[in-house]
Amino acid sequence: MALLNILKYPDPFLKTKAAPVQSIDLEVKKLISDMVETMAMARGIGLAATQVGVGKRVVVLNVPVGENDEERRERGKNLVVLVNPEIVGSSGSITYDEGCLSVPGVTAEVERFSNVTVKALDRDGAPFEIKAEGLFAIALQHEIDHLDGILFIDRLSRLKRELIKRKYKKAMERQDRAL
Ligand code: GNR
Ligand code: NI
Repeated sequence: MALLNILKYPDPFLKTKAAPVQSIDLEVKKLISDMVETMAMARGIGLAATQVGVGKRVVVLNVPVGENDEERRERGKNLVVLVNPEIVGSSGSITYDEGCLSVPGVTAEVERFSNVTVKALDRDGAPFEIKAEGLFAIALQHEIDHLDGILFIDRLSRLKRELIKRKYKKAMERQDRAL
């Protein structure tokens, strides 16, 4: 197991489109377990391979769902690994205040589908399909966007994007000074 470095905006690699995984070999399996570890350490609800500098279509998710806080806190309970994920159905719309481990310190309201059906391969290469709604659906779309080189700030109006970029630059400068 190893922690991976999460690339931060404006790293140009975040704009690249990831290639489908041809075979889930040992290298891909190691990538998956390292991504799961990195996501947990970073306290993210999802992570795409693009964010750790790997151009492969691999996503891990751990969206807190459950009836109560105890269930929500159970680590790894909601872990989902998706290889070559594809949105095969979508409906409705939902707006949510999104953040991203690759754009730390800023959030913005993004409109997405409220319901999606995603097909993918699991870590053993078996195909599966999931129907998701709410935050789970949002996170799936956010992660698949990463694989296509798209950040949540790219989905904002130009005006909002420029405002967020300025906020982000300031937050980064503050962080640099604190180090
Ligand atoms: O941890 C994350 N939280 C989050 C909150 C709202 C919408 C999307 C996300 S994904 C983000 C982790 C991340 O950056 N994944 O790419
Ligand atoms: Ni992200």
